[in-house]
Amino acid sequence: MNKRTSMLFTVTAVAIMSLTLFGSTYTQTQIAGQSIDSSKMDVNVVDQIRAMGGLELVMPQAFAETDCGVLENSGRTVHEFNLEGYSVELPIMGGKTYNAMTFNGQVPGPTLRVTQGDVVKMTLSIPDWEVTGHGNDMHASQITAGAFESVNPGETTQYCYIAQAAGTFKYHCSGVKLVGMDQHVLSGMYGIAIVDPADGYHKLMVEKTSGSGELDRKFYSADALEFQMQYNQLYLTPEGNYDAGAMFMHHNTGTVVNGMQFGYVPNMAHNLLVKGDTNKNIFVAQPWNGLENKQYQSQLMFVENDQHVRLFIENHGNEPLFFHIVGEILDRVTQGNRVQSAATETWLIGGSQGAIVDIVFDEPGVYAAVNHDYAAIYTGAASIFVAGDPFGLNPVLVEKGVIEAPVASYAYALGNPSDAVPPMGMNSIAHPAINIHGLYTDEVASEMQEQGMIPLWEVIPVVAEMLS
Ligand SMILES: [Cu+2]
Repeated sequence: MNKRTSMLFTVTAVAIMSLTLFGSTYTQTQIAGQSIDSSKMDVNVVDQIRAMGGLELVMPQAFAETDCGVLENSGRTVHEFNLEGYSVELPIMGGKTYNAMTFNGQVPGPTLRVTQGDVVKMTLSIPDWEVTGHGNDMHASQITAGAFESVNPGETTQYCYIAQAAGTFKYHCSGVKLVGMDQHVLSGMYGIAIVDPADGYHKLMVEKTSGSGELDRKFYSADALEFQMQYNQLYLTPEGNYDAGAMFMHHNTGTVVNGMQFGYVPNMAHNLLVKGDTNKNIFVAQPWNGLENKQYQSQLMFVENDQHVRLFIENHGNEPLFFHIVGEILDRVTQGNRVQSAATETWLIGGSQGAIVDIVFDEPGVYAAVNHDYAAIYTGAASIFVAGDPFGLNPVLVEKGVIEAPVASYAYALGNPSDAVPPMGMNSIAHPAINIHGLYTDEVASEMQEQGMIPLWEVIPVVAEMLS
């Protein structure tokens, strides 16, 4: 039974049940041994329905059913989400490494994307060579915390739940029975689940003025070019170990977006295209500049002008996130599948809180998405979006044969960074190209290359050759 049929079935069943329950006093008393006067329906009726088990008879899964066997045969779409928890060494800004803990060898862990009402079957495995146990707490679930029990090295655990609420939700390691949870999460064991609304996203309304005192409302389709941005802090000793003392004092040593400080600023490729020289910086800080940085080389995020852009934001850290885009206004902010604001300059996202930001970049230019906490900006929370063709590169790129015709954004020539691109959902516009960028182990990066993602560090020398 597909989902729509299943839903119709449920609705019909509820209708029949309601008729049965409320249609006649005779039937009611037969079923429940008590009488309900349907003309005086109030909140107590709901309690009485529960007491009679009425609704539970027809749609038990509306409640917190978590049995994997039952849920797998429920007619709902089932998503298997397989995570492996283990520790690796990963780079930090400044050329050093730190002792990271990961889901699947990457920070953040893989993004899960489902539709409201789908079943998630979460499996967590810990390799036998791993030094510690790990757990997994998914905020998109509403099940007993006992399911998040830690898993020992060499063992696997599994739980199932229905993603009942739409939105952006954190998942994270819960440590070894909560011990060390702070260390594990702040060392990299976090990620998000995106739960798309059952009825899809809404079209976006942006209000402009005509100049004659009239409002000009422009509507954009619900389909959008999507990015994910996950904020966190690092608390590290100079040797790259987790510093619990620093964490308790809220003295972080870096602010990361998708695991990296300043991961979305220009690199030598952008220098080359704009300045004609890989070493002439177009931005003050380019800490990840250089082809030898491979998947860690910084990348910009490219969007078109007049395009609906949807950002999935999550704050995994200990500090508040004052999400702001320099030069833009957030056209819409949604949390809990309810619009919280339109046309707001900044949106406050607390620790372990998510939001969906819809935005249209009005004119060609460079825009910095920041945590408008100055300590955060200067320690890593500045991520650059480039809209349209602000550097006027189209003519030269066409002339040199890098692209065939002028493009609406540089994404068509250079692609967007893989760790900022979530899996496709029901209202996603496909990115023109995706290049490999992120706090990934070399194994993860080469798997992505095998799947057809572009290794920019191999492409740039070719582009440079064409331009010279
Ligand atoms: Cu862990």
